[in-house]
Amino acid sequence: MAHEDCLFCKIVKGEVPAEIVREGERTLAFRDINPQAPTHVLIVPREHHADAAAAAAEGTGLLDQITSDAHEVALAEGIAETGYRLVFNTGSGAGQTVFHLHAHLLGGRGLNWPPG
Ligand code: IU
Repeated sequence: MAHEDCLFCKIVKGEVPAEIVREGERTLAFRDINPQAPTHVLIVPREHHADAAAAAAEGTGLLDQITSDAHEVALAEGIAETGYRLVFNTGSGAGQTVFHLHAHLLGGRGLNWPPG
């Protein structure tokens, strides 16, 4: 079920433009408008869930789907072999600003640990 005021629901419905890199049955992947690495793609489910914990609690199987879709995008972007980072910011204290589940796929440069 789409949420009226949710930006990512609007992108899924095609009401807000995005540079889409992969369209799956259950997910959509598009480039982040404020990229933090040469490859910075967001993988989002078509259905609305506030965050990864909510989707896991509902037993949606979406986290597996997002992880495998992210790997496909990484292969297509040429960053699978070098390595990439998948991040689910969960909660505002962790930097989540859009409350529609999404994974950040980051790669194409060296990534430090711990993250900031
Ligand atoms: P966060 O984990 O909720 O902070 O991630 C939200 C991301 O959505 C963030 O990296 C933004 O740059 C990105 N984004 C976007 O790609 N398109 C938009 O129109 C808006 C935010 I607003």
